[in-house]
Amino acid sequence: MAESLPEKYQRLLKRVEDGDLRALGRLLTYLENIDRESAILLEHLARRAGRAQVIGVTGIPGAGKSTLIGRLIRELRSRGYKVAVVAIDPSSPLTSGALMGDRLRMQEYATDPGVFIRSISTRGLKGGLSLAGLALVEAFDALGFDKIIIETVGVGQAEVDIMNAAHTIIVLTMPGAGDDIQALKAGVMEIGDIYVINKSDKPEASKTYEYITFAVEKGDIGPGTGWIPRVVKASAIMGAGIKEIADIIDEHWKYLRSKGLDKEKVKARRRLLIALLAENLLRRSLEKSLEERKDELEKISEEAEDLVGKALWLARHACDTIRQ
Ligand SMILES: Nc1nc2c(ncn2[C@@H]2O[C@H](COP(=O)(O)OP(=O)(O)O)[C@@H](O)[C@H]2O)c(=O)[nH]1
Ligand SMILES: [Mg+2]
Repeated sequence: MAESLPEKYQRLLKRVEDGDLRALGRLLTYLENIDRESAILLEHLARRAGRAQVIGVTGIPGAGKSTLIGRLIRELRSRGYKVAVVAIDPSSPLTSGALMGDRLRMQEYATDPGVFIRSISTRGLKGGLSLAGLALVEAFDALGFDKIIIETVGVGQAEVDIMNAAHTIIVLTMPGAGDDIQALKAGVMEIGDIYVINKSDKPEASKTYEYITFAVEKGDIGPGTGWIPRVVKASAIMGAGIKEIADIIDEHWKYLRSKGLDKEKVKARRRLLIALLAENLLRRSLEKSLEERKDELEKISEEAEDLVGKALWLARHACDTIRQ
C-alpha cells in the first residue's frame, strides 16, 4: 500500500522536472536527511528508477579521481548521456580542497541540466552516509540521469556499501602506488572492472601497468562475474585515455545487460536500501521515545535492575510510533 506523495513534494518534483536546478538541490537535501516523510518521496522516486548505469570510481586520495571524473563528464556528455556525480568526502580537513574543486567544476556545468554534481560527507547527515548515498543514486536514476558516477576512496563500511551499489567499478591507481598487491586489498579496490593507471605522463607508469596487468591475468584481482577486468593507461590532467575508458564503460554496460546482471545489481541495492531505511526509521522512533520518556527514564536509570525489560519496553514503544 503505497502512500501518496505529500503536496509539497509534488510541487518540488514538478519544478525539478521543469529543469529547476535549485529545486533539485533542495530535493536532494530532503533525501540526504531522510525521515518518515521524505522516505515517501524516496519510494516515489525509486519506483521510477532502475535504468541508469552506476559507476563507482575509487582509489587512494590524490590518485586523480576528481580530475578524471571531470574529464569523463565531458566525454560522456558528448555522447549524449546525462551525468550525475555523487562525491563522498571522508570529512577530513584535507578534502575541503576537493569539495571546493567540485564546486568549481560545477560552475562549468552551472547552466547544463544534463550534469549535476553533489558532495556528501560523513558529517551532519542525520540518516547516515550509506543511506544518503543510496538515496541519491535512486533520485538521479529516477530523474533520468543515464550515468551516475560515485567518487569515493572506498574504505570504511559506508563507502563499501555505496560502492556495492555500483554496476561498474573503476579503480584508479598511479605510478608507484600499486606496485604491491596489498595496496589493492583495501576496501573495494580488488574487485575493479576497470583498472586505470592514472598519471601515465610520469615515467614509472609502465612498470605499474605491467604489474596490474599481471595481477589481472593471474586472477588476483577482478570482479568475479565473468568479466575480465580491463587495464588502461591514462593521464587525467592531459586528457589521455579518457575516450578508451568511456568506451569500456559502455562495453561493460552492454555486457552486464546481456547477462541480466544490471537488474541483479538494482535488486541488491534495493535490498540494502530497505534494510538501511528500516534501521533508520526505527532509530528515529527510538530517539523520539527517549525524548518523550526522558523524565521516566531519569527516575529509573539509577537502578540497574531489569535493564533488559526496560529496554524492551522502550523498543516496543518505538515500534508503536513507527506503526502510526
Ligand atoms: N601528473 C599528473 N597529475 C595528475 C593527474 N591527474 C590528477 N593529477 C593531480 O593529482 C592531484 C590530485 O588529483 P585529484 O583529482 O584531486 O585526486 P583525488 O584525490 O583522487 O580526487 C592534483 O594535484 C591533480 O592535478 C595526471 O594524470 N597526471
Ligand atoms: Mg577527489
